[in-house]
Amino acid sequence: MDQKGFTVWFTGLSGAGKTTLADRLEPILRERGLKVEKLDGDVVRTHLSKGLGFSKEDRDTNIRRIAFVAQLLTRNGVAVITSAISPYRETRQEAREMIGNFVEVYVKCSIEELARRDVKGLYAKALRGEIPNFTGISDPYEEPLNPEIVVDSEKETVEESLNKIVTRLEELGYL
Ligand code: GGZ
Repeated sequence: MDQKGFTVWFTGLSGAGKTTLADRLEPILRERGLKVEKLDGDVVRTHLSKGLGFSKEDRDTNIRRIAFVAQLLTRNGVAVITSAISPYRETRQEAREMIGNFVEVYVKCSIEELARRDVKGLYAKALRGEIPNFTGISDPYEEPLNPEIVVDSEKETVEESLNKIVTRLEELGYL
């Protein structure tokens, strides 16, 4: 039987662990014989969405572009993994409707923990008011209400989160 395509759509704040999980999920899906494409938030912004900023309008454009590409790949049997913040509920809903086989994974982490980790120093800057429209500090993040999966990077190890994701993908009949 032909491979059934689907999109694993990670959403969550900067530094919550979306890219880490996406990078780790990719080989797991490959080992199961799937064709996989990853559309990483940072990489998308240097190519597909080069020049876009962080206003609501630009973020929505970014998400719609990612969703458009994910849709093309998904309908051709690819397992797609995306990892943009995608802060707006309504725009994620648009992506869901566009793509169809959509698995939303909310990577949850508190602002306190993110500010403590602050790998890139962005939270410190944002808290000093040096980054306008910084998600979670001076720009909104609308939590998913009914995601297929919630992982908590504050309480779970990466392995535990990956196990949760794989188990859910099996339950949903994608693996
Ligand atoms: C949020 C920002 C901002 C602002 C720069 N707000 O941890 P990072 O650094 O590497 O990932 C973040 C990335 C967010 O881009 P996305 O394409 O995922 O966002 S969206 O889905 O909303 O379009 C962060 C960096 O860009 N960054 N300025 N103001 N994150």
